[in-house]
Amino acid sequence: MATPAEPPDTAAPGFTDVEGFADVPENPFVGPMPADFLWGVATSAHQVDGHTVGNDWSRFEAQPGVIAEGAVSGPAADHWNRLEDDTALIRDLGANAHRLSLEWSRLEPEPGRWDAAAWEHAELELALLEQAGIAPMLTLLHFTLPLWLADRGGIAAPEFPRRLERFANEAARRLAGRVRLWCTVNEPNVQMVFGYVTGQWPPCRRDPELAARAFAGLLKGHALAAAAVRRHRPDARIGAAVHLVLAEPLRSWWPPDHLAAAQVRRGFNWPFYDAVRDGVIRLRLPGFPRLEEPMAELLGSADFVGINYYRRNLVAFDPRSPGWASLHQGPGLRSDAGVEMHPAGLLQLLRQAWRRYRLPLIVTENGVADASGQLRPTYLRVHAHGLARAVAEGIPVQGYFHWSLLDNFEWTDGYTLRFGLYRVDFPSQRRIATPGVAEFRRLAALLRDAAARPAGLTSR
Ligand code: IFM
Repeated sequence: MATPAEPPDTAAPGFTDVEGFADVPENPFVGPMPADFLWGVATSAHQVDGHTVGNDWSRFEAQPGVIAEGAVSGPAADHWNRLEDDTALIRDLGANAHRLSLEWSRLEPEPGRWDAAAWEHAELELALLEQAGIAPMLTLLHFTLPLWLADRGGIAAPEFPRRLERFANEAARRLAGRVRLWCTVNEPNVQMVFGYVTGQWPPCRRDPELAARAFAGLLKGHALAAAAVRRHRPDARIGAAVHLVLAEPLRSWWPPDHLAAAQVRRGFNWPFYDAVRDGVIRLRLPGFPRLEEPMAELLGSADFVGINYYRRNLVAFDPRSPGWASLHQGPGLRSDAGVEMHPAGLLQLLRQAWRRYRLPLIVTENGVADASGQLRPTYLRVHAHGLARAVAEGIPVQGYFHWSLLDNFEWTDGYTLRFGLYRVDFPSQRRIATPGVAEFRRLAALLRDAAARPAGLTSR
């Protein structure tokens, strides 16, 4: 069980002051908030469950030197065996929602064979959330692929979209009674870039042709999976979670840097949802094959835009880098991952996404690697302020999921980065509340007040 934390220290100055984000009031909800605003935490199965052994990541991790400090995911946060206790932690946070993922390799360990016990486990987790009054958002694909699918070409394989559709169909057939909010794929842009451009993640390829196929495969998989879910739950609310970077020119006086920053936005941030908006899979990036493939099923496949926001990057024109752009950190406060925290960027991206797509927005992830636990309270408060400002501008932001409930397996960074509101003491697995817990709870209460506030009234 959790151990209580010190009261939050919300005074942690150092955020770059753009649009007043270094001076956010104690109550960041400056106006009325939507009554049904989702205020939750996010996790993914491979990162917290423990002992997921049949996927591409578990095989990759076993290779020497690929994960920081030689770690493997192993028992992770042992969430698989702690469903009751972890659900109680979510409830105690004052959260009304939880984004979690299905681990495909456990549920379909061989093509077409569904593992009854694994599905029962998923149902149990959802039943516990329901009893606790917490709405689930269920992600179908959060990076990890069953080995049998990885070995047939993974997300770049021609059969991938249909495979994801079948998996979605089975998930919705069994679980849609308990789940209205669905996320088809997590960070398709990251999975494509790390898997097929930089080659740091499985399948460790650097192949523009395959990268383009992977991108198209994820989009087609999303569209087919969304339709499958909707067949079982016509009132489902479905989206994908895209990683958005606030890309700005490194040298404001140097036009090529402006072009490079625009290239990052065009090539990384927007292609997924542009395709959903247009019903055409398009890729136009230097060094990559051009794609122009209509797919009618993409149209109307998303009810919201899922935004994972962590960072600003300053971009320099650099013909030696993929996409001719190299990424740099700005002058602001940095997380343990060396990433500049730039809360104003959340508001800017919410504005941009709303202008571009005119769809409701949900912040499906936002969080900070912070082993000290001291940055997180302020980080939460200033990002909550971004949500409130967006809502005040009339942008339909409908929810926020903090990454993450627990410290977890952070991909190639292993266990060196701590994103948890609850610190996990490895290997005892004890959950220890960081100062972020009290702040998350305080914000949950303020949000409830702001949701009850009549339109036109602002907080002081
Ligand atoms: O842990 C990851 C998550 O799996 C995807 N989004 C970013 C998080 C933090 O790096």
